[in-house]
This record gives sequence, structure tokens and C-alpha cells, in this order.
Amino acid sequence: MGLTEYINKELIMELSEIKIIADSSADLLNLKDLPYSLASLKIITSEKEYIDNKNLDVEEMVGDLQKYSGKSSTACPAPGDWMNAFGEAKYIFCVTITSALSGSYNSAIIAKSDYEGMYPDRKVVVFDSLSTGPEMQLIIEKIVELAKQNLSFEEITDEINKYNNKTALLFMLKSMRNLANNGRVNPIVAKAAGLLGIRIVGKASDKGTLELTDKCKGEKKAVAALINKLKEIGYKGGKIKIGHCFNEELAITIKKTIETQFENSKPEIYPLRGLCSFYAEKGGILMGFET
Ligand code: X90
Repeated sequence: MGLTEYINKELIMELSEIKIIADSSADLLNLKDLPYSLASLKIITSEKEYIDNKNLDVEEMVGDLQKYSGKSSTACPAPGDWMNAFGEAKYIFCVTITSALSGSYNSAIIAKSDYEGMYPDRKVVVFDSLSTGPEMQLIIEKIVELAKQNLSFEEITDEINKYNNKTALLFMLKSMRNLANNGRVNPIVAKAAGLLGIRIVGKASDKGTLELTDKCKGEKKAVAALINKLKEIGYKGGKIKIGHCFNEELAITIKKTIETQFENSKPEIYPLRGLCSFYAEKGGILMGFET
């Protein structure tokens, strides 16, 4: 075998050697086409601990939380949880919730360095989504698309880092109680979200924090504000995903509004899983899209 052939052989990954791992804030239980695992976050109350995996009954959790007024918190996956999810895979692509609000990214980085230390011929890359939920799903789908095109590990890494700059996240929330109680948003700002009929619209900032953009009286105005922001941020009809916490009706309204304004847009609707449901709370909407 000549040198060029040798190098090429090194660069080209078999699809079966690739594994994608996301933390559970991506709301993704399985993936078509490529091996996939998730690293679970936890939701903790004084009564119960919920593990955000496929066995979690999200409806039950959200119901419990509505009745519960004590302290509640969340915990990110430990490095060992990431390591377990890696399994025996040779090429691993990890996607995490924003490192500005969670330790998940740090845990994954520690797992990466341990794993690569143990297996020098294996490779792990960790992408900080600077976001969560539906925007993470877009990144994951892009990894699958690139892997199927037989790009190398490094090429996929470069392309995903670029793609990450071309995706964004908007949200609409009825309550920010859990975000405020857990120090993820300024409590003074969050107060408005507790008022009856008030909807908060905001986005994931470039730094991966929550940035509130509009405080709206009523859902109609909030939908209008959300669509305005969508255009302002630069959506032009590309991929878009709407995750909702037991609010399919509002998700459909938003989907229809987008479809009438962007001819080629095909918004996808899905239910949020545990971590995102805890913070977005009942009625909340997260929207990830390409700009
Ligand atoms: O490590 C942990 O315990 C997890 C902490 C996560 C905190 C934030 C979760 C946000 C979930 C709420 C609205 C969208 C926020 C945009 C993020 C930049 C969803």
C-alpha cells in the first residue's frame, strides 16, 4: 500500500464506526441511519429524581411539577455518563447543551480526553451547541448528512463548526420560574413571565445565554413577535423545528404562520423531553432554525 492510499484509508470512516452522542436536552431518543446514544440529564425534586431517558414519562413529570412548590433542580451528565454512551465506537461526535448554562459540555470534554487517552486510535469531538433542544437536532442531522457524504472526521468537524453559526433558537414561555429559581435567568426579568397572560419571547444569544426580546400581552402578540424575530435573525425558509411542552395547538399555529410567510418552509413539530420541559414549563415553545 502506497502512502497516499494509507492516508486515505486513515481518513475515511465507515458509517458503522461512527457514533453520535447528544445529551438529553436534544429531546432525541433514537436516530435513523447512524449509531446513537444519549447522555441523560436529571431533574431533581425533594420527592423524586427523574432521569431524562427513554423511560421518562414526561407527562407525569410535568404534572408532578405543577403540583409541587418545593425546591427543584437539574444535574448534567457526569464524564462517566458520556463515557458509557461512547461504548466502543471509533469516531464519536458529541453535541451538548450550551456550556454557558450547564456543565454538560465540560463533562463531555473530560470524557473525550479520558477516552482518547485510553484508545489512541479513536477520536472524539464535542460540539457546544450554545443552545438546546431543536437547534441541537439540526446539528445532529447535519452530522448524519455529512457522514453519509463520506467526509473525513476533520472535514465534518469544520463543517459543523460553521453550521453552528448558521442556526439559531427562539423561545416563547409562559413561566420562567424554574429558570429563575435555578439561576439561569435574572429573577427580576423572569417575574414578568409569572403574570397572567404574559408571554416572554427570547433567543439563545451568541454566548449561549438566554436573551429576552419581547414581553407580550397575549398569545397572538407573542406569535407576531416570534415571527418578527425569526425574520430579523435571518430565517429564509430553511429547516425549522418547533419543540413544545404540551402545547401542540400553539406549535401548529406557529407552523401555519410560518408556512404562509415562507413558501418552501416545512416546520416540524415535536414534543420536548424532560430537561427542556422542566425549564420551558407547560405551554412553552422552543424553535430551532437555519438562517
Ligand atoms: O446542567 C444542568 O443542570 C442543565 C441546565 C440547563 C439550563 C437551561 C436550559 C434551558 C432549556 C429554556 C429556554 C431556551 C433557552 C435557550 C438556551 C440558550 C430551555
